[in-house]
Amino acid sequence: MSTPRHQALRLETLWNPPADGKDFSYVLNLKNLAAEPLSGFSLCISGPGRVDPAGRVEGATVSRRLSNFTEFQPPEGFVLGTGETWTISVHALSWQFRHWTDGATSAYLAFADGSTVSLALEPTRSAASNAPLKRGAEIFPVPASVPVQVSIIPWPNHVAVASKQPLPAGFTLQAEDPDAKAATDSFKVLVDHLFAVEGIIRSAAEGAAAVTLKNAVGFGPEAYRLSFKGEAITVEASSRTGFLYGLVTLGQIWRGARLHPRTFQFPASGEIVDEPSMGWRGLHLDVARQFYGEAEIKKLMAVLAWNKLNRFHWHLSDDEAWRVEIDAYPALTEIGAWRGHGLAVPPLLGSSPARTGGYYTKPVIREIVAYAEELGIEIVPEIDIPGHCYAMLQAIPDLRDPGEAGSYYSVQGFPDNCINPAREKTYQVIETIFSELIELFPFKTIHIGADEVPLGAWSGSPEALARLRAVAGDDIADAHAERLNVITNTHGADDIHGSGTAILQAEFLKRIQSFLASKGCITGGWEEAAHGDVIDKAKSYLCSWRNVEVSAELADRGYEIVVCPGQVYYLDMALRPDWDEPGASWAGTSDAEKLYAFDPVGGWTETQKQKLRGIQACIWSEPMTDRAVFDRLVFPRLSALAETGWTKPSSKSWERFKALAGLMPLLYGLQQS
Ligand code: TNX
Repeated sequence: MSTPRHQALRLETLWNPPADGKDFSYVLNLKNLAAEPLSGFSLCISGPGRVDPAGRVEGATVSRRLSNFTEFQPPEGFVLGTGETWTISVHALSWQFRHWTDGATSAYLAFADGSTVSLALEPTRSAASNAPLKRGAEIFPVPASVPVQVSIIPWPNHVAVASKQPLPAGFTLQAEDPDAKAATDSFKVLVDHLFAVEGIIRSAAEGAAAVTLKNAVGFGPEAYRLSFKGEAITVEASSRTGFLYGLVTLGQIWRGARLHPRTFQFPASGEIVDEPSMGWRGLHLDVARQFYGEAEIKKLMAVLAWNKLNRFHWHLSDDEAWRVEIDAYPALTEIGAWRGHGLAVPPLLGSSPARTGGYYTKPVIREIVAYAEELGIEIVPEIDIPGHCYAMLQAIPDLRDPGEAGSYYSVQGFPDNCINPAREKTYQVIETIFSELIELFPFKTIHIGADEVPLGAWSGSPEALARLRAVAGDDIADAHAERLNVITNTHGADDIHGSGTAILQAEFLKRIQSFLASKGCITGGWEEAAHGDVIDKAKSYLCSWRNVEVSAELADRGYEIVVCPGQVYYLDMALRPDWDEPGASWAGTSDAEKLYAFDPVGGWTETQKQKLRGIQACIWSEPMTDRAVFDRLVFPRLSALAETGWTKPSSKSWERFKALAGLMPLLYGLQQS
């Protein structure tokens, strides 16, 4: 299907916030600047914002809506003459817009014969803001004078370096020990990937200084000592990752002195002795809402390693797509990995009417896992169940009760998006999928999601209701049946507490978790997996996303916790509340300084702290259609998180971090202009 972009057919979108007692409106103006009149079409848009299905729309009727995909139908017999504008005013949205990335990020016309034409589309404007829209990372320039001699992020535990010596042109690495040798290989690959032209690794003939790697006993798995004695530079560690981190520190010191010679110095004596304060220093990436190819993921792994981050939580499935090859169910990727006009999943979140998307083949996954492992990063794959499964269900409809009546809706506006916990088939399929994943991911930790199951889930499923009746009695089952066709828009979390949904979900999670445990795996879940307190706490952990109080309470109940509160650690949240900032702000906004200052265990007792596994930033990809938005939202906040996970609170300093952050790599290299 061809989808030419028609420059003479333009869609302008405008956000009018509520003002002077008037309600808000979202206005779409379709302009026909072509030589021919236009008829027999409908207008399709998608972007993070959602048109409320029950709401008032002027100038059109909503003929189709799935989450943030909306199709508008003009009045019967409508013709848009040349030079004319068709105006649609939307007065009901699932939530009000706050940022320029909230509006439509793709728009096209659909015709009765199935053909489509993409429209020229500018970002949504707000009637309340004329400020230029921000894209690209906000870079903190490295100042002329800084509080420290060396440039290192995250800042080490113990830095005692003194005096300076001329900067070597680069380094040659000398190692006998197998772990040390492996680390030198990893380091070469890493700097080649991130800073190829700089030549950190060189030969003696090119004037490189020798660095000796020595195995030393007694270092922790990520610990190292880096010492300088005139021309003798030494890295000591007891593990491959320890050696690698010692080299990363050396590389960072070198880059600072090389790129900012008046600001930083290369030490002539002294040492750095270092190890992390937290064991889990992670990043979560949602590759369902937007697809990121192998090259992007590998570069991201390199960026993580340069920040000494060691976990990658890979969100491989969601309502909008399925991204991993499963041999037993090819339909998952044949159907679930693609969006497009007329396909099982429509264009969502800015994807075009043409078939777009993608998935990771098994060889690609193996390649990425090996690459990450070489860089000290363990990968946790996530298949989000039982909710967030619209794409999976489009591919394998058997995971729904065929007798299911009516509809329930998820918080993101997907109907009937939960696989059915009362069906044996569900367990067969999920266990087969997980068995294949276990083969691919050697870390043996599988995240099963469990977030945001709607309060009305399975309320029209006779199979689920019968099961509920058997395990929880008539009252609960009857109350649950009442929830059908009620748009609950619940975020899961506590809203489902004690409900039929929570009971059915708990049964399901318990069984899946025992299965994973039987395969020697730890189960990860979002905090809603704690409903019913059924998963084995010794073999699981929770990602706690609401706030530190909830994290502390879950720790009290005995769960191991990875702290990732939405207000600060969700990197899809905007830096500031302004319209010209991209991103969302439903959980709050935070710039790098706020993220840096945030205490992930604020108010926790010592006993609660025993349950802290670590911290994690989460990238949800709804607004990431534009990769300059990705760079803006992720950097340097990711480095601020890395320092929080590594550096003891008493050694943190925003002034120092801000002075050094400009040296850290971006994923795409797109800076605010
Ligand atoms: C909530 S919190 C989600 C995701 C969305 C994200 C957007 C949680 C575990 N789930 O499905 O992408 O908000 O910020």
